[in-house]
Amino acid sequence: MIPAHSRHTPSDRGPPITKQLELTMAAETTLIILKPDAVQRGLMGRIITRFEDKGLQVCGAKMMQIPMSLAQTHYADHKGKPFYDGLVGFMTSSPVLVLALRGVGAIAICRSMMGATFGSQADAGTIRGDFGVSNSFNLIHGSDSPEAAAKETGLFFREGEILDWTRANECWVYDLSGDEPE
Ligand code: RTP
Ligand code: MG
Repeated sequence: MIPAHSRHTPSDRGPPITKQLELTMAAETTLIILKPDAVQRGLMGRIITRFEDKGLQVCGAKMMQIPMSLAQTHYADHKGKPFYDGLVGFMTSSPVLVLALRGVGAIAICRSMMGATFGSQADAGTIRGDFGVSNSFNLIHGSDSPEAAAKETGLFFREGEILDWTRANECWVYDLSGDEPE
């Protein structure tokens, strides 16, 4: 008799493995950083809830205080701009929560959920629009292209820290009946 607790491995559950593979191939993984102001203001849970409610999957999560060298590398495209020193100073000033979020179209979906860069201009209904007024303290970073997502997930997560896992409700988040997840 197999004991009840070991009758099922996690891979027994969820959609068939081929469907899960199709979904993994079609999905993007984007890097999100809940910036120091979001962590200090106790907004982590509410922001993560928005992404989970939307149907995005959390595949990596790490709390860290970003070292100066990593902040400089991450924002290297902005080096030389007037706001650069303040930006890396802010990003290294206090802990952040780094997330790898996965889904079909995840990069654009997350960017639209974040809202415009400056809190004062971000639309109501977006994270920056609903939770902040500041232009400097704008709560959240999200990768802005597939190239940036690949680079940034590699910068912030080590091998094995982003997990491929199957959600129990995957087949109700996406229509997996066709060739592509819809
Ligand atoms: P992020 O990279 O943090 O997700 O923000 P973003 O794509 O919406 O904006 P981006 O142009 O990449 O700028 C990076 C961060 O720099 C600060 N910033 N300040 N004072 C300014 O003109 C200015 N422009 C950008 C913001 O904190 C922005 O998030
Ligand atoms: Mg950016």
